[in-house]
Amino acid sequence: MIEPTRREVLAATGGVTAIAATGAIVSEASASQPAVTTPGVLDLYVNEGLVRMVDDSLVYMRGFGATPTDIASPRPSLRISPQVFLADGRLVSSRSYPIGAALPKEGRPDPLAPHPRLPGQYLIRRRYWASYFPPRTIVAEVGSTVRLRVHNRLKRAHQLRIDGVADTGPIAPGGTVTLAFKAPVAGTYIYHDPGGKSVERILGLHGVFVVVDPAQRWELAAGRAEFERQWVWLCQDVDPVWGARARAGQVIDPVATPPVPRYFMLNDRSGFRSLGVSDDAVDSRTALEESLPSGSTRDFDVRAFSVGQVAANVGTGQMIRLVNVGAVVHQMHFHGNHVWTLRRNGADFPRLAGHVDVEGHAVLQQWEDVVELDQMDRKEIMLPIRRPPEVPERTWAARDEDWEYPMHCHAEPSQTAAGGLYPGGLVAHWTLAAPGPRVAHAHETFPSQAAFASNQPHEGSPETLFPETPTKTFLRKFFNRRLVFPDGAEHEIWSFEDETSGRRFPAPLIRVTEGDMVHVKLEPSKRVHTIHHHGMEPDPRNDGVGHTSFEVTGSYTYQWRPDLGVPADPNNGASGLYFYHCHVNTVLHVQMGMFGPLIVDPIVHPAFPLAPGARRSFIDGPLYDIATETLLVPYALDPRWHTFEHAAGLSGEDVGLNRFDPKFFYVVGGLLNGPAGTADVASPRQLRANLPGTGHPTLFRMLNANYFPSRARFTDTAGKPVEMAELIAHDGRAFRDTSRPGQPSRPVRDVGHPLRTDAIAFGAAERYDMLVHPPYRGTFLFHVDFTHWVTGRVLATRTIPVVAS
Ligand SMILES: [Cu+2]
Repeated sequence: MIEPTRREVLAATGGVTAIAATGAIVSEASASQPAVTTPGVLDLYVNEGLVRMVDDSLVYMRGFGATPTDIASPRPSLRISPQVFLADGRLVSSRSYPIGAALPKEGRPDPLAPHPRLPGQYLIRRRYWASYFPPRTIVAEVGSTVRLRVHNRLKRAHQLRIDGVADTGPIAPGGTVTLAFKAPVAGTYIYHDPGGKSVERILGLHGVFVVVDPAQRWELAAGRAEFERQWVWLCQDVDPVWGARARAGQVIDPVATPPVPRYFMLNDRSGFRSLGVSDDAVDSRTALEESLPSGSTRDFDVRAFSVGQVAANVGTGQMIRLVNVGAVVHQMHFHGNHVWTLRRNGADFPRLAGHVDVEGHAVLQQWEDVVELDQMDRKEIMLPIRRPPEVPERTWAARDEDWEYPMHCHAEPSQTAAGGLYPGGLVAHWTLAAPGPRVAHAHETFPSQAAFASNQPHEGSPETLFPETPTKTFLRKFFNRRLVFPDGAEHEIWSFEDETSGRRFPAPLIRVTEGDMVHVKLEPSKRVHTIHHHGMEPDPRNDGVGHTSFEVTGSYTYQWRPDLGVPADPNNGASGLYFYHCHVNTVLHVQMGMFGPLIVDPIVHPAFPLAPGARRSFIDGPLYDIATETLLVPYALDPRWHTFEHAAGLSGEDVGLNRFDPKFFYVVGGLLNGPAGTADVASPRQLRANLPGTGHPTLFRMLNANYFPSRARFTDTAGKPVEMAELIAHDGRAFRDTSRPGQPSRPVRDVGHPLRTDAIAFGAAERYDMLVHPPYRGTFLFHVDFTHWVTGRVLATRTIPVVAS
């Protein structure tokens, strides 16, 4: 129980304006009295309170609120509604911007007109729609003066900082500091309390500061990425233990006692509330408006959405400002469409002359289906809202309802709440509107996260709609078995087998060619499972996600057709490395081993023929040596999780699925075209790489099947870094020159800008294809550092020799 403070009691009974007893609270800070306001000045109150989580538990948090409230308040003010500082000097309280622009109903912009050539596709309205913003957003136009008055109502010093822009400095308890500054250059910023390093930010003292050029209100910045509408996605993680300690007045050392997040939010919502399917209709509509992208299918060209470059009938997408104020590294995975990455932390990615930075991240505008978001990162991306490329023709033509695609963090422990309740964490979705007039649609709603998590739609053996004659077929049957790993350890593994693979790990390769009609038949045995072909983008029924289609008890045949590549075309082509995995209680089932590699080979174009013993990884990509093509998959294992049953946590029992504590670390995979091994677990003891001049180069394909970030490094035997990797593709998309609208987009390696590196940083579910260029004959070392998602600490390193000959 929470004891009401003396102040609350007085306020409730008589309306007291000043309490001087503690000497710490200024007189205007009474809960029953509106604070004094000044036109043009935004008041922010450093408050504390109890916040309801998605499982209805209350957690102590702090925040920058709009009015003074106290710990006992049933509705503490810990965040402001969106506010806009206009260049003309006004401060306007508005959920939408630009002020006066048309409001998209349920957040979804209506199209301008049907596309003149492409059936089921539309032209969009340019520079027309307003965007809704979530609470905590402060928008400022370039040219405005931002005036903030920050009131510290707590017992210790607090602070508001926008890194590199403005800072109140420490504000004493009871104190007020006014800050006035010119809006900086257009972009996305974080305001936060830097106290205790990450502590005050993670406790809730954070928000987003968006700066817009009033002459370019539908662009990221002048000449940078025009959008149809925009979104802010704030990623937040909550540790109730930290909250309790903070409430008790303890000083928290984030290094000695790192946070263990138990709740994961996007724009202050988790799970079924994020997805707009709670029975709170107002909150669900608000979630649609401010968090869940939606629109009509449009033609899209990544070279063409910068200002002044949008060609006739070619659309642009919806821009999302991804902001991570949380405690962990998030991995934002989009189903249905890859997204185009524009900028990180205010620095625009180049379109041609890219590089790999010191962290090991590729710095280049590119397609991704998983966007890594480190703590305090701000990344702007474009969601194209285009036809999902792997939908067969008849399925597309018959589309008569909205198609919903998940977005979730692939650092899967973030998909939980209170230690289970999958999918109860950092989730969203986006919607491809049905063709034709807007139809009101009723979603099933749920009274609780437990009801949602434990009532995903099940179907026995649903039929594959619009079945086509397959050109490639695969069978994937569930199995569970104890397997012996290369270190001699035995672990209970759940995975998939086919007719001949035997019960081994990882699950057998699915290898197809662009344009194939692919059928993958799932037989889940006695329990419910699905297959999500990660990075393949078919219609929702074939996407393998329970809450947007169904979970399978009997059998189901997934159908999809990988998109055809075109030389020098950055918009088409699906060749590259993917993986497939179960999407039921995903956090557990993927860790248990329910995944396998998926490779799409390109079709052969006459201008880019093959050679004996060689293949290309994309249509106009370099030839590589088939004999040494190698799969490398970092996989860490938490043995505690390997004792769980299939539905662990779904009914709300706390099984600690937010706590991934790996004790075993492996690099699985190996030669892709060698003889099938007989070991339980395929794991290379030695790698081979061709020397330049001794045939075609070797291709390594890396997939991070771990939940935490990894770093791959190449060194010589003395440990000295060797820049012998050349990154050629990421998440199934080639790195290309997209700098010239209307012009061919050749691979960056062919226009003088290869992405050479000795280190590659990649988080959960990210994939890289790389050529290996050993500088001389001899032995090199390939290392994988397994790091922690909160602390960044290296938990383990695995090293494999690379023999160059
Ligand atoms: Cu499963």
